[in-house]
Amino acid sequence: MEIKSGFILPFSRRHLLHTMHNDYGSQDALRVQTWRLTLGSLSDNTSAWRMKVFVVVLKQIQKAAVCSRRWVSSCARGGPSPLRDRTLIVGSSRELVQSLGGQVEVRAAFITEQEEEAFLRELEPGLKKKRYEYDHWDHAIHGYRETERVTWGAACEEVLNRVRSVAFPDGSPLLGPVHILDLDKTGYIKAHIDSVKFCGSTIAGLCLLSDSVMRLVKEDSNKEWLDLLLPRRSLYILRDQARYSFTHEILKDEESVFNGQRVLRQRRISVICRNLPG
Ligand SMILES: O=C(O)CCC(=O)C(=O)O
Repeated sequence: MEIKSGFILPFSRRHLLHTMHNDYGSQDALRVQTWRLTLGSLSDNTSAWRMKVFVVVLKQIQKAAVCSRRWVSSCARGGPSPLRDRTLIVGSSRELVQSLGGQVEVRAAFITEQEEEAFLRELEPGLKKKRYEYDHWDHAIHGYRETERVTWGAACEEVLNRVRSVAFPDGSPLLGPVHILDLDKTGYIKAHIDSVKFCGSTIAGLCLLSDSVMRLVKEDSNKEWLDLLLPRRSLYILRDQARYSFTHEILKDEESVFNGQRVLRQRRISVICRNLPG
């Protein structure tokens, strides 16, 4: 899918001025305009003074940008992560980001490094016995191996209970086995919608080993899309329309770009919980 234009949420300093000027409400745009005029009027002052003012202005813009994110459904939570303060969801329009807001979540740093290690200790021995599969041209997944698991050690079970409690409604019957998908560095998942026969309204996935980009595209209108930045150790949740009316895919390394920024894809393991069809 080619994306020609996108509604861009603040992601990095480089984008802030552009973003504020183009996408935020008129008050913010006016404020940026005022700051620009302020800078412009300092032509007869020293460059050190100009730099000082510029730094103050940048800080103000950052503060304003953070306040303007209220309609973003992503939330960064928990321990330190280099991706912690970045916006994790962008889309083709502000309206789409707002309307799907409650149905798409990315929780950065949902698990700790120690918890990630606990999963790897449990999963690696079984995964290593399998081969990555590459050559089925019609498969939705390329460069993967997979397994399922019903019983877990205490540390992983504790994390999975946390996933269940934030992702699924109380009492919602869950699919017993947890699905594990191991994508090689060159692996990717093509756009698809999970079968309604086997999976209910919610999909929740823990992301291990690598950052990645998940793309959601409206099934009947490919101009409507969301990109989710899934940092290593994050949890994503897709619910309802996001799960039924949008395809989802994990971008291959060469195409792994979020909001104009390259996201290096390494080998990635996802631990996916689903509920049963209602
Ligand atoms: O690996 C992932 O996180 C996505 C998995 C997926 O697309 C699916 O299970 O339908």
